Amino acid sequence: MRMSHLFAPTLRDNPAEAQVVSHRLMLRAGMIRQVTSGIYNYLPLGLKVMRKVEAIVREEMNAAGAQEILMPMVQPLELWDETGRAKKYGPELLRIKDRHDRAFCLGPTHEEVVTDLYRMNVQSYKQLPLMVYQIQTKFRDEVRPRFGLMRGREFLMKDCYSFDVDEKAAMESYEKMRAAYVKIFDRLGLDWRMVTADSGSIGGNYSHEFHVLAGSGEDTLIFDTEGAYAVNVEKHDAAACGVPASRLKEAKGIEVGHIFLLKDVYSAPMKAMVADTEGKQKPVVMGCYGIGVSRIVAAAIEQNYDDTGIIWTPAMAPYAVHIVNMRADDAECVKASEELYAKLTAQGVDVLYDDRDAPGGQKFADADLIGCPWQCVFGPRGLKEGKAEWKNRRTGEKIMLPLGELPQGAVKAAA
Ligand code: 5CA
Repeated sequence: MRMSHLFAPTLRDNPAEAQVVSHRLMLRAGMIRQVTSGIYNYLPLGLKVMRKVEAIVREEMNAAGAQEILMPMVQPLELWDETGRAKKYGPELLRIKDRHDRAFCLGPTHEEVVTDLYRMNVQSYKQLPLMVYQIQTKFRDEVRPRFGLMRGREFLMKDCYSFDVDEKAAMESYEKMRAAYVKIFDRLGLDWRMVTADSGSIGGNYSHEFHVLAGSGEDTLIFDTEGAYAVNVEKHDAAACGVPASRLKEAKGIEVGHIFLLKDVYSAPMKAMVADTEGKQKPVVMGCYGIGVSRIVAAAIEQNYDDTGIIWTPAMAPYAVHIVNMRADDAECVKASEELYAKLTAQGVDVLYDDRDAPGGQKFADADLIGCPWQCVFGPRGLKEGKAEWKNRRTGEKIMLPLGELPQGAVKAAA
């Protein structure tokens, strides 16, 4: 992508409305723009990063045996009356009426809809296990939407649901999902932790949260530095955990994933049944598994940034290489930049090419702000020696390499 064409309105100064780093940097890098409180436009750079996260989530969901579906955003409120959540969810559930005065809501999550889908189409244990998921926009009328994509009213979630004949089989589905989550967060390249958690308004009594560690995190995690014990502080019981206080450490986290063993919390009231091997009818055993896809984008920034901008992990970077042509008016610089751009693009590498007729200083500032893992700078001085300067965005390290040579590992992750 040529910067001269890219719709990325970058900002020099910090926007006053942004209180946290990720919100500030996403606005400054031209990744998002607010439409109204808690509701955003995703511009090309922001959307590109989110699509990278989505792709990894989708691959691991498919590999775990979950099948992708798409459920509606607008849901009949009657389904929510069946489970009693129409009352329980409160004002966070945005209710609307259609022209016939029928009540609907904007989906903040999809247990009711998916359970309805199940009960209309599945009867026997022979059709199980079943795992379905979607990647879809959710709406929660949060009391205090804030911090940009961290807590939006509209946000992108991956939600997966499992259906099993009994609790033992449901635990197997749960473990498959848990293993898929480990792969997802490892692949994203983030520093993360899994903790046992409270199941809150979703229900069930067995659940784990996945957190991206960041100083700005709103959750406090407590974990054993030498063992497996790791909990959200809400669940911490110093007396019961059996770990000496000296071994316990605290860290701040951003919740980016949450998985729940629901059992029959939804299937019993909605009469979503399964006939077991003896033909006996019983409520199907469910699990649900969420990932905050848009929140991951913000959380990654909260964990990876410096004074000059974002530092993307290779897996999440909008572009693997950012070519900076220091002199758009110099034929040699243009030639070298165009050649590398064409070559890498032909190899399938995501390249951003700053071909703008703008001062070098502005280009460097934008490259650091946008935060691609590698910058390749073409300037007259280097070119005289037949070299380009490569800068590692994370370490700041710069090396001069002969034209045609790439730093080790620079494009492996993207190609
Ligand atoms: N039905 C389950 C998952 S299938 C569910 O709704 N779980 S949840 O409430 O924990 O949400 C899943 C994930 O969505 C959370 O872990 C969080 O990462 C993300 N999320 C929740 N609320 C918001 C919000 N307001 N803005 C951005 N992300 C959110």
